[in-house]
Amino acid sequence: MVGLGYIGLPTAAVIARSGASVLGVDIDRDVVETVNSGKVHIEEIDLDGLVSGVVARGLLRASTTIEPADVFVIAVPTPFGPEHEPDITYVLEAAAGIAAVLKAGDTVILESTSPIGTTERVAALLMERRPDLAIPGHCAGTADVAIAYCPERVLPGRILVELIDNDRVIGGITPRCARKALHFYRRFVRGACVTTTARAAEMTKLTENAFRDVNIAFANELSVVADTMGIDVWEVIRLANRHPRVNILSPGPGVGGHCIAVDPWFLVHGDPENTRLIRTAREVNDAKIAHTIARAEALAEAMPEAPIACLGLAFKANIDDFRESPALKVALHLARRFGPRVRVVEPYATSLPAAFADTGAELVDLDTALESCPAFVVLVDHDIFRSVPLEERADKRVHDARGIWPDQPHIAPSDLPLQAAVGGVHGR
Ligand code: SAJ
Repeated sequence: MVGLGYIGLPTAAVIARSGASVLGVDIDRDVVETVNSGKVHIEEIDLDGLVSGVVARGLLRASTTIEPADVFVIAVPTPFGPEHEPDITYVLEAAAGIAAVLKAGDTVILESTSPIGTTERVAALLMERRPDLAIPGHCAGTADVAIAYCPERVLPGRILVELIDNDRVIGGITPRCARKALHFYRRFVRGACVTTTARAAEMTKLTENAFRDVNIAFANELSVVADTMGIDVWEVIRLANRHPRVNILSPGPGVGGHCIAVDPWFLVHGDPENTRLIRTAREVNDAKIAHTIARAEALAEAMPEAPIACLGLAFKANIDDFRESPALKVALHLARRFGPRVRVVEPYATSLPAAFADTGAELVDLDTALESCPAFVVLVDHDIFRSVPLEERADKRVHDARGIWPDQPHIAPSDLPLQAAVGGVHGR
């Protein structure tokens, strides 16, 4: 397993549990040492127990160097550059490392979310580095190795369940490659394993996350319209969803995480002229962050001197992952502007992220915030925030970007100088 991150480590551990001997490879020495001591460097439900068990049984070990194996799985990051262009450097570096130890009979599988054509690039790289081997797509007759694309599709917070239960889409450079990869996934996947081409599998992964992004953008656009009209968007969505063929997702402070806010750009970059909807959805979701900041600022300005509670920093509910989090961006903006007035509540953090240093903002628990803050900005729908009963917050003034408190007394739009505030905020 090349890459021991949010996908690679759980996948390596699950494969090891199936009885295979697994080597996890990572460029980060700390990660390698942590795993070899039976510990984990990421939070995911049940992962620590699973990893300590398979390491103790000698089924999983980690190294900074790729060693010969029968199956290679690449699960490394694929970030994007300043123009949203996909960066597959880590994938190609992993493939180069594999090329050095590849032998006839091996299978190479790419799992990283990738722009269309990346698996073919991996095949081309292997052909260049290993002219002694017959590489699929580059040889007549039976190839010596199999190369396939099989995207991960697991939801953070449910990774160990979804790794087993979700269906898998397996795209081979040739049908024979897909069959060899399928044989591998059958070891530990209970869901259906469906085979196709590498390119179709690559596009399928991007399509899934673009679908979600577009649908969240629809909800976010509605929320802004409802806001300017003084209508409760949550009520409108609840009512509209009573229609048998309408199922609107939830608005929020923007879209975070390292998948849904990134992957649609891979589609846009591949065919900019024909992806107007997908691009616009990205822009709508990014703009929702600035809108949330404007609404929160308006609330803070309407209550000069009052302490403001910001509920949540994570990119979504009930996880400790703050990467690309709109909640964090909003809270940080407020901390920079209002300093010590800002009290952040984040049960999944033991201290505020470094970016908050020198802002004067502090991390407090929920009870302290309820006791000391008359203004609340709800940024994450953690269960613990949802559970606050009305009597504990009836006298608060709230901007609820997640709709977790539908019974909260309404603040008249005239009380909040929204238009002025929105006009005053640029970018994130
Ligand atoms: N969000 C909303 N409103 C909603 C749903 C989500 O604002 O109604 C926001 C969340 O708060 C969060 C962001 O969207 O900021 C993304 O959260 P998510 O739960 O939709 O997805 P991720 O990023 O945790 O995981 C997604 C999943 N993809 C799909 O559901 C199509 C997961 O299955 C993928 O494996 C993962 O991306 C990935 O790794 O690509």
